[in-house]
Amino acid sequence: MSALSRQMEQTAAATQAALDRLLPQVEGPRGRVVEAMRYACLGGGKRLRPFLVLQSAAIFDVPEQRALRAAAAVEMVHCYSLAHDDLPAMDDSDLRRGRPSVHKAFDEATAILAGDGLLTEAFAVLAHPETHPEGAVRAELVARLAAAAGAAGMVGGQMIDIAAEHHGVHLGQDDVAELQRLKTGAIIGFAATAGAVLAGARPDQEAALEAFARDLGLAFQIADDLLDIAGDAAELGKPVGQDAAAGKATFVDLLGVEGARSRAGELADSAAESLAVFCERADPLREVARFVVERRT
Ligand code: GRG
Repeated sequence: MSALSRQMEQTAAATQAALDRLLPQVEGPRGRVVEAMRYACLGGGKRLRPFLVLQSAAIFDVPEQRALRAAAAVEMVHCYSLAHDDLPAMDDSDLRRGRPSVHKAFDEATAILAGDGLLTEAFAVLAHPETHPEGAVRAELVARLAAAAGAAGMVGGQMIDIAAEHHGVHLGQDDVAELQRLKTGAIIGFAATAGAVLAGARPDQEAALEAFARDLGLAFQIADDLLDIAGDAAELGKPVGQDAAAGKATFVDLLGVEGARSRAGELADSAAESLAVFCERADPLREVARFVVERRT
C-alpha cells in the first residue's frame, strides 16, 4: 500500500470516528432524522475533503483535534449535498456509495430533513470553542463555509446545472468551468484552506493553497466526468452514464475523452506546483492531486 493510501485510510477512520461522536444517536420521535443523518455520513466515501483539511492543517502544525472538527464539518456539508442531489427532484439516484441513497433507505421527507440537519450541524461544530479557542477564527471558518456552500457557491452551481439541464441551455467550456467552480470547487477550496485559517497563516501561504484548490477542484470534476462514461458502476457504488442520459454539459463532451484526460493531468501538475512555498511539508497534498485524476472511485 502506498504512503498516500495509508494516510487516506487513516483520515477516513479518524473522520468516521469524529462524525460518529459528533452525531450521537438519540431516542424518541426525532431519532429517525438523526439515524438518517448518520446513514448519510457514516457509510463510506473517500473522505477527500477531510483529507484536504487535515493535510492543510498539518503543514502549520495545527492540533489534530481542531482540524478534525473542521474536517467533520465539511464532510457533513458534502454528505448533505449528496443526499439532496440524489432526491427525485434533482438527480433521482437510488444508489450512493454502494448502498441505497438516503431517500431510498428512509423516505424523501426524511432525506430532506437529514440534509438540512447535517448542513446546520456543520456550523454548530465550527462555532464550538473546541474547534478553536479564538472566536474570530471560528467566525472566519463559519463565514467561509457558508460562502462556499450557499448561493454564491455549491447551491448556486447546482442551480446553474439544473437550469441548464431543464431548459436545454448549451454551456461552453468557460460556462462549465464556472458551474463546476461553484458546484464542487468552492467546498474543495474551503477544505484546502481551512488549515491556513486555523493556523492564522500568512496571506501568501493561503493564496498558495487557494491556487492549489482551484486547479484540484477542476481536475476532480474532469475525473468525475470521465468516470461517468468509463468508470465501473460496481467500484463506484453508483450508476454510470447518468450525465449523458440527463443531457448534462461535461468536460468530456467539450474536450473529448483524450482531451479531458490530458487537461486533468495538466491541472493536477499545476495544482502541485502551486505548493512550492511549503517545500516537502505539502507532499501529501501534491500526491493527492495525482490521486484525484487517477482514481477509479
Ligand atoms: C444539492 C445543494 C446541492 C448540491 C449538490 C456536490 C453536488 C451538489 C452534487 C453531487 C453530484 C455529483 C456527482 C457531483 C460531482 C462531483 C462530486 C461532488 C462527486 C462526489 O464526491 P466524491 O467523489 O464522493 O468525493 P465520496 O462518496 O467519495 O465522498
